[in-house]
Amino acid sequence: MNVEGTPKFSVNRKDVYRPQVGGGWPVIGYWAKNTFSPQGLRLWQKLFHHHACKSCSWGTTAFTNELGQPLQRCMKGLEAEKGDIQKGIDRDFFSRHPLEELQLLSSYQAERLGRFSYPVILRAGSDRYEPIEWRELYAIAQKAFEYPASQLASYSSGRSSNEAAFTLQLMMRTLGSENLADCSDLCHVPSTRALGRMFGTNTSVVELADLHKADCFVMIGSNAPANSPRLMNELKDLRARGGRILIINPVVEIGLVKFASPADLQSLVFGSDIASLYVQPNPGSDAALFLGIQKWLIEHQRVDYRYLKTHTVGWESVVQHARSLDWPTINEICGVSIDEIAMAAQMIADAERVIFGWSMGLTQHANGVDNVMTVVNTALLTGNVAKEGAGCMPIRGHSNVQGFGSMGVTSELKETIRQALEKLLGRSLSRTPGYNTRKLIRACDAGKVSSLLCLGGNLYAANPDREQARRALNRVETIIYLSTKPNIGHFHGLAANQTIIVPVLARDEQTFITTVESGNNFVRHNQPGSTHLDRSYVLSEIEFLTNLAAMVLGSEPINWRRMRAPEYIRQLIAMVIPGYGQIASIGSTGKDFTIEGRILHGGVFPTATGKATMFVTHLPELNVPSSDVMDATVPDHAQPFVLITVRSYSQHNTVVYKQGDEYRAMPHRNCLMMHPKDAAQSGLKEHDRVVVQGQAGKLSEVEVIFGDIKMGSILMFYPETNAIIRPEEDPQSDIPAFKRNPVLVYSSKEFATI
Ligand SMILES: Nc1nc2c(c(=O)[nH]1)N[C@H]1C(S)=C(S)[C@@H](COP(=O)(O)OP(=O)(O)OC[C@H]3O[C@@H](n4cnc5c(=O)[nH]c(N)nc54)[C@H](O)[C@@H]3O)O[C@H]1N2
Ligand SMILES: Nc1nc2c(c(=O)[nH]1)N[C@H]1C(S)=C(S)[C@@H](COP(=O)(O)OP(=O)(O)OC[C@H]3O[C@@H](n4cnc5c(=O)[nH]c(N)nc54)[C@H](O)[C@@H]3O)O[C@H]1N2
Ligand code: SF4
Ligand SMILES: [Mo]
Repeated sequence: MNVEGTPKFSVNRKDVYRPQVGGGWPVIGYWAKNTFSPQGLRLWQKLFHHHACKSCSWGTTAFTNELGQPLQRCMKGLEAEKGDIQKGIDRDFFSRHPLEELQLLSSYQAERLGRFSYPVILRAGSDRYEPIEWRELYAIAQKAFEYPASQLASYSSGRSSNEAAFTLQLMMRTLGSENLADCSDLCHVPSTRALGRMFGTNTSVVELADLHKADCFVMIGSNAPANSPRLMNELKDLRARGGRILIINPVVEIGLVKFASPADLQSLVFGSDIASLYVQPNPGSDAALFLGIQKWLIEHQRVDYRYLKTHTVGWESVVQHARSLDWPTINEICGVSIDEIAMAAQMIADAERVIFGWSMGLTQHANGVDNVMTVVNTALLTGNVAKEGAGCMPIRGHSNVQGFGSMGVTSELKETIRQALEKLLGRSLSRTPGYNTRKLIRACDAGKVSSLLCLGGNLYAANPDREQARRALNRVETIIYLSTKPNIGHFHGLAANQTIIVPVLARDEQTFITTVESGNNFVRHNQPGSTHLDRSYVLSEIEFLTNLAAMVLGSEPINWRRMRAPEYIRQLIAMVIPGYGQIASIGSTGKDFTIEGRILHGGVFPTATGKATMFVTHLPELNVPSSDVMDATVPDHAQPFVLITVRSYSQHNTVVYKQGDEYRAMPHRNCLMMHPKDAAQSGLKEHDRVVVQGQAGKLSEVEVIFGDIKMGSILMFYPETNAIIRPEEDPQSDIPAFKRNPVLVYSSKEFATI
């Protein structure tokens, strides 16, 4: 399979530009180009409108952060707004373009079709979507959701509001279904599991103010310069006041070495140092590296035993286990020298207040939960949790993905929320976990799901093994997509009987106030706003969900018509969701707030014992890629590699804004990053074209680009790579190992360089 946008091969690009700093002038250039364009005025209006940024979960309202500091808006927020002010899709667009044609579109092209601006349906046997009247649409939806609860499911991505999320889960649970799959199942679920078990709270235990007090930050498996850019400001400041930063990443991401912050003139001109030490472990080996760090701390009497005895349980076996490991094994698994492990450990031990932050490089592994627990154990061994300026911080994804979790959009609900819901509904709810995202795909594939409602997202392209995803969705009878904009999922993730697309308003276009929760546990409100779309054809998510629920469930025990008013939903949230009491008045006071009980400063953990629970974690068994696991014949010269799949600089998950990644010097999407020495050993030169064979398929004409990546690994972009991978899954969380896929790479001779 080829990726659209691959330049013709005769171009010999010896002149690939490799930037020496992240952020910087290209960002300013992007702002200038877009905000001075014909749509500039509209963009400025959107940027100044009072709503939480639609991009990442760092959280910014207009240009201000939760501490009231100005200039806190990066270009990612601009990218997201730009997508939403696109024109509505023409009324006759789908009659002119059969699916066959739309299925050829790339993610980049699908996003550019414009906003969904009227409801459409694809009927069985038809070759194209067609407009549908609301009355018929609701009748079909009602029938679909009258199936037995075990055959109903939802999928969501954290782009919608807390109010929509709460309504979705309440509707599904009132129907009797726990099948609430969510994009976090592919993302931070290992963090949620590990923190829940260890701290009794599932989210970050630090707040923004803690970052201002820390003197060391350990960043594991995050490309924050692209994916949480304003966090880089905090890191730059931490370095500037004499603190130290330890980066752990198999790939040298240039913005983690040096970052030029557009919000600070001196930094913009000269660049700011970020990494004090940059450690490059093998992909998937972080648990080994951190066990090594623990062993060093133990052997050098740098463990805070007083803290362990007072604030933790289970530490004895953790210490004993780490002590018992042998250095050569640790070293062999993580590929980091003992000297370097010692430097990393010493940096942590020497600091007063350390924050450990992590993202997908830590979680998306076959041992994702163990990975997170090993990092958290290290934080506890050094007494760095539940005090000001220190703690553990998953760097979350979508702008409201954490809010979705808080609202109970999960296949495994917290007992406290379940009990509150049971009180509300006046009956007991099932305690059997529902389908998470991977289980949902398998259940669909097995024909066990009749009706599926997708609140945003791109279930088809976000999952690995694209053929399986397509086949699975093709077996569902009815799929209803509530979406703002088209993505390839709308053209490939099609149901057997009918696929419906309900166009919805974005968070700044609603006629009422809504809220979202940031990764720092801060709840922001979004003010009502205008839309360029016709409101008689485009709905709020809440309106659609409450209408559907009212039709299927009547008005007892929940008055769904009353729930059309988000003010009332917020009263219910305040009653049901722990720490969310203040949401009840946010509509009238406009007072954003930090969720109670989440930030740990006083040495007490919200567990039964009041202490953190530590668990022994294990060295990962990293399987080496080999041709045996490929269901394909490959030439003898094919070389095994570990494939890391990531986001490029200009994309938001499956939504691609720009083809290349200027910071990694990758000019288009069909590139791979390889270490020059690996290339030499494989007989490859930079710009050669290769085939990358995964367990579920192959990509051809992939251009080799050199980069500073751990030897034995290559890096490519998702979602394209989901066509070829079939990753292992973590038995503790079912998350796919998106960061460690076995592949074989071989040159495509017919496309040899000139
Ligand atoms: N602009 C923008 N912002 C986004 C998103 C977006 O697509 N675009 N997506 C949002 C979402 S949903 C999420 S979840 C976050 C994702 O944010 P990130 O986690 O930063 O996203 P990835 O691109 O997956 O990059 C993961 C990083 O982990 C490194 N890595 C890979 N394997 C390993 C490993 O085994 N160990 C370690 N230590 N590191 C490893 C990679 O080299 C890469 O630098 O960003 C959110 N913000
Ligand atoms: N190989 C590989 N696969 C991965 C990953 C990886 O690193 N590697 N990362 C995984 C991760 S971390 C995640 S979070 C998932 C992401 O998976 P998803 O969340 O499923 O995917 P997105 O691309 O974020 O979904 C984008 C779509 O959401 C819709 N949308 C946008 N805004 C709104 C809104 O306000 N309301 C509604 N209703 N719809 C809206 C639009 O139609 C848009 O096209 O992908 C996962 N898949
Ligand atoms: S850091 Fe995240 S929340 Fe803040 S402006 Fe950038 S994309 Fe938006
Ligand atoms: Mo994510």
